[in-house]
Amino acid sequence: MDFFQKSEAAMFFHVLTLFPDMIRDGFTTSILGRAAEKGILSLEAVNIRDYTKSRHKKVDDYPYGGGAGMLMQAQPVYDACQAVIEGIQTRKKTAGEEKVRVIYLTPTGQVFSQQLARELAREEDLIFLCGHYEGIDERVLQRIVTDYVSIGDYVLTGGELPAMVMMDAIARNVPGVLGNEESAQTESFDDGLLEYPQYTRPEIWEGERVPEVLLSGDHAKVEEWRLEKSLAKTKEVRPELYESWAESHQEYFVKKAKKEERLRRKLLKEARKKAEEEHF
Ligand code: 6GU
Repeated sequence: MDFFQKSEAAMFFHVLTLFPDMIRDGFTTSILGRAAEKGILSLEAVNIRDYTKSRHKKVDDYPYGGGAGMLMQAQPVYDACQAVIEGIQTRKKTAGEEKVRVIYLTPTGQVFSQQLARELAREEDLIFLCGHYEGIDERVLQRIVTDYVSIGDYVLTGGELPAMVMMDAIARNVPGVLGNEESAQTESFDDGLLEYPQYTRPEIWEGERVPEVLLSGDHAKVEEWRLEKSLAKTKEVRPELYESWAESHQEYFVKKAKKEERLRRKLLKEARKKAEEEHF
């Protein structure tokens, strides 16, 4: 039984890996560790090597057809996964009717996103399979994997860091994991935009003032300013995200144009009045 396992948790993470300590250490020293202590999350890190049937505890071998590096063999991976699934069935007192998602971390997978994090947060159990060496025998992947996921377009030495990245992003969408429920909602990507800049005390630091509007107490004005900042930032660094936000929020631009037109007329009227007064 793993130190972090809690049978009443809202979400159970199971990680199949050759480096279980790496997963456990990462878990303890993060917000996830607190959620595990509170009993909201449960982590089981399973050492694939414990399931090898080879005499020398071997878990890898050369690729058929030649090529660089070693591959993880099917048998220990399959048996480790079966042991985890049996554990889930014992806990839930069921016998095979639930379809637990098995996520293989690989640079050839679909790219991880906030949308997938939210979707996976609704599962009760998730199994992460971390590959090492040059990969895993295709036959066991075909047999057990439901989702192939990458965390971005670069190559890492193994699936452990990606699994931790995914668990972090998923867990913060599980109710109770974050202290403040709101903070999971109002952050970057919630609405498909990057977050606006934030400021805290002091009001003046190294001669730089906090933007005036944030001190005004005018909530509507603050929200408007934040949205403007989010839009400008997103347009600058992630134009494709900006375009898709603009596409689905056309009414925002209509409202904004109307508001600007009203302001323009008001200023024009005031200028005319002033000119008349000066003329007579
Ligand atoms: Cl999921 N695994 C590895 N090894 N490298 C990656 C990755 C995953 N995602 C991006 N690079």
